[in-house]
Amino acid sequence: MPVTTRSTDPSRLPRFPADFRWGASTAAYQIEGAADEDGKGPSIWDTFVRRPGAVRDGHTGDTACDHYHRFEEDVALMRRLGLDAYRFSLSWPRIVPTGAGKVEPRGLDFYDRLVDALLDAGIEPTPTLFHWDLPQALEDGGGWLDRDTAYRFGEYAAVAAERLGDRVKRWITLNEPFVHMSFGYGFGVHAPGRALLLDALPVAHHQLLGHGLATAAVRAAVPDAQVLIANNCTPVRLRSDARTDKDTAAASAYDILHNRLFNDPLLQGRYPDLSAYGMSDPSWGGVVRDGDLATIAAPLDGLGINYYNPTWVTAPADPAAGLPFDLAEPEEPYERTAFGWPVVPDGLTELLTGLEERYGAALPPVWITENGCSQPAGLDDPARIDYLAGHLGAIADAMDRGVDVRGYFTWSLLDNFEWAEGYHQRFGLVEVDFATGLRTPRASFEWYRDLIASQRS
Ligand code: IFM
Repeated sequence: MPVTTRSTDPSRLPRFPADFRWGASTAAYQIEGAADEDGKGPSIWDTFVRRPGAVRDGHTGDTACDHYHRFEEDVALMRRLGLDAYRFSLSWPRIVPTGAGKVEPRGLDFYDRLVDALLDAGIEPTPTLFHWDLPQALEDGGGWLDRDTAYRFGEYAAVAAERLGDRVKRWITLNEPFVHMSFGYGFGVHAPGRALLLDALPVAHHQLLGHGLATAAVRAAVPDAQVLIANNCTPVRLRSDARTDKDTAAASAYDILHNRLFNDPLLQGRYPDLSAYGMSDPSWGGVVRDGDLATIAAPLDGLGINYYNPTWVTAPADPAAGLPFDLAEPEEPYERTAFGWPVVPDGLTELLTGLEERYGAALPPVWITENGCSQPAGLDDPARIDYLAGHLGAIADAMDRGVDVRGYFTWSLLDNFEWAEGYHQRFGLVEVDFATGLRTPRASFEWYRDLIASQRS
């Protein structure tokens, strides 16, 4: 079943504005390797991957794509693609090995070289300050459960912005704070591997406070910086056979936890009603302090959206089990990625127009900071091309309906370390042989290059 009836011929895709930015994304722990080189401190992922059973087949990011040593080759690939912008992440423990205090100059030097190589290739560096690799020393003090981590994040943001801000003008503070909270601290399937369920909620607030402090730090160092955050968002859907009032309430509760818990404070300066989660105290038992929401709601220059698929929910079969929803499977026979995720391009139109409806004038320009799919190994990847064409069409539909979208970063440039799945999921436009480091562009790489070129012609 095709994912889209649109043509994948690059020259027949909708025309995007001339200043639309075409990009690709990666993240430090997933590609860099060099896990303990040049003074880098351990991160929670360096620790977690050594926990038996935590990552499929015991894979680690110790070497990953060896991007730390091969970044020039990777920038050359980006230049071949014709990228306008590259989203990567800075490794906090490479720059501040214990998360606070002493700065490691060799870590900063690496990002200096990367930024210069990107600029030489005409590509705008777009770093994310935190893509889940918290310094282990901070986790030992409570990690994001501890308010102090937010202040340490602000300090580290200042160090990075002071060093790179003469050349880097677009900054992303956090990647997917929802996923880090829920997978890392709620269910324990990602680092730091803590299974606290709803007791993980302070992690949401402390990350958002860290975002606000980092935003101020970046702006102090780089007055002409654009500051964004990359939120993982999902439209929430109901099955046609489960549409009772209880199902609708479950959908609303899930939307609150996954989407609004992060977007409302950023865009409206308040948290959504969390009573479905047994929380009626607006201070969350003292976690949310006076002034925090004003720090968090400092106007953004853009909202980054990472979109992969909608989420289907129903009312919980056992309301006493703890959560006010159950996750469900869609009834439609959607095509699936190698990861098993349903391919639903129109979910992205629904998500973007839904954000516009909910936040109106408070919604800043949107950037798609991640979108892509895992496909079987191999160089011929028509399903990835179909996926990208379908989702770009969905973005164009949202733009036709008034949503201001400024750029698209596909996930991912390279096959890389896919967290608990290790190297088993391949998201790259470029295939990586993890034994040798050899990079080979896939058919989707050539397609994306042709698309970018045809958009410019
Ligand atoms: O690989 C991840 C990335 O680190 C965060 N967003 C989703 C991607 C695919 O799972």
